[in-house]
Order: sequence, then structure tokens, then C-alpha cells
Amino acid sequence: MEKTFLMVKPDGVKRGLIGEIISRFEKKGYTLNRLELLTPSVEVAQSHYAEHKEKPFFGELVEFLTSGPVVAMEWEGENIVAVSRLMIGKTNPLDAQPGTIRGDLASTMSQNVIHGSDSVESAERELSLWFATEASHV
Ligand code: DGI
Repeated sequence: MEKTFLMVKPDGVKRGLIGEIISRFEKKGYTLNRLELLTPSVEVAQSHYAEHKEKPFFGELVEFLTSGPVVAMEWEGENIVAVSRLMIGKTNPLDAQPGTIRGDLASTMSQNVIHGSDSVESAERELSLWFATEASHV
């Protein structure tokens, strides 16, 4: 079964949206396999967003992700990578449709409450980054 990495970002945790976000994926029928509340290190944040390291907003992005606790999660279900991206909605608030998590709950580009892997390959990379050793989490 396909797996993905979903994360409630620091703004989502601060705003009390953990339950709302988890609930949407539970109601969809997906299975929560792992969950950890943690404040990411700078190293993990930089590695997570490595594809953006040349972008002008990279510093701000890492600073934001390390600013407080996040909820790192492994979820499982049929076609979950593509479907969870649809449920999350677009990055730009102008494009995030009502009914999506960002469309309903986020209004800025950088503080957009949730991250979801954008491909099966990204999901594998991100799950091994955030849940480094299988034995310590199972
Ligand atoms: O997968 P997404 O989170 O939808 O989007 P992404 O992988 O392209 O970008 C990762 C995060 O970086 C995104 O959630 C918010 C931030 N970001 C992306 N593009 C911009 C940005 N932040 C700023 N300030 N400006 C941008 O153009």
C-alpha cells in the first residue's frame, strides 16, 4: 500500500489545527501509521527542503519550520500521495480551492499549515529523513 509523509507545520500546531487536519485524512479512509510531535533541527529542515536551497525564501522557510513543534506523520492508503496533495490544495493561497485544507485554513504562501510529499519518491525520502530508525518508532 502507498505511503506518504504529511506534516502539520508550526503555524498549524500553534493555531490548534492538529485534530482538524488529522480528522480529514481519517474520514477519507486513510491509515495513520506513525506520528511524532517534535521541533525540527535546522539540519532536518534544510534537508527536507533541499530542493529549494537556492531560492531567495530558503532561509525564511527553514527558520519557520524550526520555529516550534510540528506533527510529523506517516499515512497509508490507495493513491495517497496524489490524493493527499489534492486534499491539501495549492501552495499559493490564490489558487487553493475552498474545500481543500489550505483553501479552508490558510491565507499566506509561506505559512500554509501542512506539508505533503509531492511524489512517491519524495515520500520515501522524507519518511526516512523524519523517521530515521524504524526500530525506535515501531
Ligand atoms: O509542496 P508545497 O508545500 O505546496 O510547495 P513547494 O514544495 O513548492 O514549497 C515548499 C514551501 O515553500 C511552501 O509550502 C511554502 C514555501 N514557498 C514556496 N514558494 C514560495 C514559498 N515561500 C515564499 N515566501 N515564497 C514563495 O514563492
